[in-house]
Amino acid sequence: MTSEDREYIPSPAQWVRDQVELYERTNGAEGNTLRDSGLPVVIVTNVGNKTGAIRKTPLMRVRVGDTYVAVGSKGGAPQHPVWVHNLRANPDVTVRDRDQVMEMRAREVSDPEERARLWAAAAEAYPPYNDYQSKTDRTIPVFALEPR
Ligand code: F42
Repeated sequence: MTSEDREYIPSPAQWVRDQVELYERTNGAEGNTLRDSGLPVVIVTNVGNKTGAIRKTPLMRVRVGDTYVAVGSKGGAPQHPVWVHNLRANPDVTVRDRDQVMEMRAREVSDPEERARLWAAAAEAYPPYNDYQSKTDRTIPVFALEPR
């Protein structure tokens, strides 16, 4: 199935759906930061592991060289966000960073040294990630999104 054949199912969370809509409609000129924080956001397009549908997930923009880092924090919730399972099942994603759209592949980072390095970059870009990790017993998944 090509991506054109897939149905797009917007997020059930209104604020997330609205952010994706504004970001895409303005080609990244608006809706590119998290609420009032002013911190930049990217949109990660992924494929649902059960529906096979297109999902669009705004995440904080954490860039290390050519790699974008995706942090499955979900505000420190006890469960992983569903998109973590989507990336594990279907690692091919698209990253939109403002007006740039890039074909990338997601690799879950398990090496402790690499994870610590990417976590530090993520927490520098968005310091609440450290609070989210201390709020939950699960180890927050970290993915490196790399050019295909
Ligand atoms: N979330 C983060 O985890 N980290 C971030 O850095 C982050 C930043 C951020 C910035 C702006 C913004 O607007 C949102 C931000 N979020 C961030 C929230 C993020 O966009 C997600 O909304 C959040 O992580 C929750 O992810 P989720 O995948 O659990 O999304 C829920 C709301 C959702 O869409 N659920 C769907 C539903 O119907 O309940 C399921 C979607 C899905 O992918 N379904 C799968 C399928 O096959 O289609 C299968 C479902 C399954 O059970 O496996």
